[in-house]
Amino acid sequence: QKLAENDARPERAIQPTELLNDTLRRIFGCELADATQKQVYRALCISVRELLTEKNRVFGNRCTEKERKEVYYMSMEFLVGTSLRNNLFNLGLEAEFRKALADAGFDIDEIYAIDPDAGLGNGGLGRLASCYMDAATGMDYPMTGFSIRYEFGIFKQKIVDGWQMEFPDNWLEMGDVWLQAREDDAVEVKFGGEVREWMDNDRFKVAQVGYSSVMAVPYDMYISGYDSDAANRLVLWSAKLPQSFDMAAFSRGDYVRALERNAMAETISKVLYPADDHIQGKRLRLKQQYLLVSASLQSILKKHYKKYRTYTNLPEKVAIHINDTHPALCVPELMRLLIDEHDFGWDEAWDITCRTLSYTNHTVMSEALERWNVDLFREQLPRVYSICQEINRRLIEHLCAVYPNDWGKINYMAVIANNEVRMANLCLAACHKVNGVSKLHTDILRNGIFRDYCQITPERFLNVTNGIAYRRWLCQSDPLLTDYLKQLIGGDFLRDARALEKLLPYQNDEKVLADLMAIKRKNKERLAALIENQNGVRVDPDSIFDIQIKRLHEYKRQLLNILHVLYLYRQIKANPHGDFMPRTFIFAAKASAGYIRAKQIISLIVAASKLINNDPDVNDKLKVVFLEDYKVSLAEIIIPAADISEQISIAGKEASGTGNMKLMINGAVTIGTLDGANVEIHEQVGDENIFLFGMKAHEVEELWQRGYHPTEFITPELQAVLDMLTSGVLGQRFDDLVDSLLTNRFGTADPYMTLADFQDYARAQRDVAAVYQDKQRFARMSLINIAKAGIFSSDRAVKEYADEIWNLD
Ligand code: 26Q
Repeated sequence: QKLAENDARPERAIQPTELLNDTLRRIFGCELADATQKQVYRALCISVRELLTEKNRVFGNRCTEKERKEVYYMSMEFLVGTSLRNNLFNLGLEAEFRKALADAGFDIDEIYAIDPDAGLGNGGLGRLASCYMDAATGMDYPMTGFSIRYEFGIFKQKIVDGWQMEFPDNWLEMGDVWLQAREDDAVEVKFGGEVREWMDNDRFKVAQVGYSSVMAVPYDMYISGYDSDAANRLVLWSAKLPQSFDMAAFSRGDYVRALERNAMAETISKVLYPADDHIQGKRLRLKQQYLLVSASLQSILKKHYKKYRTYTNLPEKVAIHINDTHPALCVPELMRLLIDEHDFGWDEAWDITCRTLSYTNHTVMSEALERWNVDLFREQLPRVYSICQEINRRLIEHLCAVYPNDWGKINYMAVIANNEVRMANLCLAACHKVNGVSKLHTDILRNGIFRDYCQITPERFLNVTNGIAYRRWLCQSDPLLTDYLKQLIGGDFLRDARALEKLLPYQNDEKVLADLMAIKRKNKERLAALIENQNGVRVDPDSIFDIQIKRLHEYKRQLLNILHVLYLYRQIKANPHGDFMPRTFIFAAKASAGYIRAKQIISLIVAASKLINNDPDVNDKLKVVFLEDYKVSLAEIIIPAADISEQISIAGKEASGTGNMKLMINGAVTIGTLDGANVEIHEQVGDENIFLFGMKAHEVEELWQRGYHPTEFITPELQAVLDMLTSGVLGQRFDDLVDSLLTNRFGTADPYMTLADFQDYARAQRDVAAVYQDKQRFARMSLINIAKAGIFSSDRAVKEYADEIWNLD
């Protein structure tokens, strides 16, 4: 079958049927004619993996020959999602394999459905890391991701009696096909013990003694890029007890103890922490972070030395990026390796460390800034702690010179203070570049939480607005729209997302607008079928699909959305024969397991959906759906079906958001506050093509200064909604939630100013309904959103990192 001219170049000389038969014979001793679907799935994955392995070998050799600078992206999370379809698409082999399988009686879409999500992340931060791997690879940058091979990724969510329950996600059962172990490259990582110092022929030596060792075994996952000769690797570390330890205990006859130790060591890579809000300072989390950092840095240094026989040129040839503070131990660990293991003096080691490391911040919420208790830190990482102390000593010496006697400022900037090690300050003290993830967020870093550091080294601070791998989030998840765009504006947009602007001249073309609406309608039908299947609720594809999908957090204000839904419900009840634009509100969100308030909000959404969906008065005018187990592969089905994208966080709190970009490029129109990257979406589309509401970030600040009294914002209608929560009409009472809005028993009432923004939100929602009456006008807004979304490609973002931060050639 001839490929469209704009599809990625297919790998030369690949015969899908032969390749599959060959792999099936090798692995299962069968051929397509008699293979099961699962065997075909595995053989297909293995074939793709082998193609990528070879690409990676050739690409790696070429980079070594040319002595290209390489980037290492350190992240506790990579939310990879599924790999099979993405890899086939990037390799330009999708159509060919689809046909070859069809000829053998297999439906490739059913085979895709077997591919499990690699859910090695919580949400935005982890997905961003994966989008950047894809983009870097497509642009031929040598980039290696480092993370942990969690046996259990983000939990599976089920709603039981209206309450979120968590279940283990045993993704390796099927997902292991994508991983290749490299047992021989295992690295030793040391925990505990103490620091010993001695003189060795006039040289002062330091080492950690009496420690216990864990072996970190690397597993490679190959990453493809669109239409690219490159293939990169995501290296996932798995914790294992060293063989020698095992055997010693066994030979002492301490059989049970030996196995116990084994299990202890191996828990380190057992499970992803499902929190993305507040931090709890757990010992196991610290061990996970150190396992990642120490193993990765050791392997980076080893490879570097093999290539260059020196470490002094490390900053010229290697960039190491710290994704939020979770891998901040890179700072003291790189110092430790250079000083203790490679004989550098402090000053030279510090110079190399600073010029090699860079750091991205993803949050301004103080409860999410990582700090470790000094005793816990010293107990687990005694040598790393002593290096942190020396970093802190020198930092404070410097700060005393810059800010004499300003002890408040010096304490605020310290790496160790108040019995805690502060990971953000560690990064700020060392990294040569620090970036925020949207213009507004970076401004808040510069003028707010990192103001003092920005004052002494302003040249280190910059913004890189987030981006998305739109070939996954548009081209693969919405093939209808993609094919349509290809024939309308040509396929340039597959290589350069900015070419989506070629759509703009069609904004008044009735035929094009009608076609776009027809495509949206198809995608809504697909989602409606999924909703009926999962929730047993029939929704009308002609209603407005209004969608809020993201982690559940108070600051993201899902509560504002559901309160407004109840407000609409009361309006319909009061006037059942009134003219009302039919609407379907769709939610999906996971809450951290211990975040009770977030779980209560999920319960409220579920309770509201029961009441509303079963009320005959409301019937086809209003539906509410909570889809369980939100994850990458579910997002890929929901997003193409969205009319309205809910981005309603309190201004100043959402660092960027990336779901906002995914929805935009699929033609959803944003209803949102001027927060995070919404500000830049607004810049792109203008007032006419977005529904803005609510306080600006500075107005939020000013209201706090004046004193916020939520009761002043309660109208009779809003009071009636709050009464629904406490009256029992929802099948249960949500006194706690109402309490959190009205009383300041725990600090502040309504800390996210839900009530203050309610009226303006309701106004913006009225605007949505009014505009949607005019289908053409809405379709034009949608078109402009698609056309202007190109700037939010992760290609653009990665290029900025490469040019401004990593200095790649
Ligand atoms: C920290 C310590 C212990 C356990 C867990 C954590 C932890 C884990 C994940 C803390 C935070 C996270 C994730 C944060 C995150 O996803 N932030 C989001 O990052 C996106 C990408 O930049 C932004 O678009 C979002 O605005 C931001 O909320």
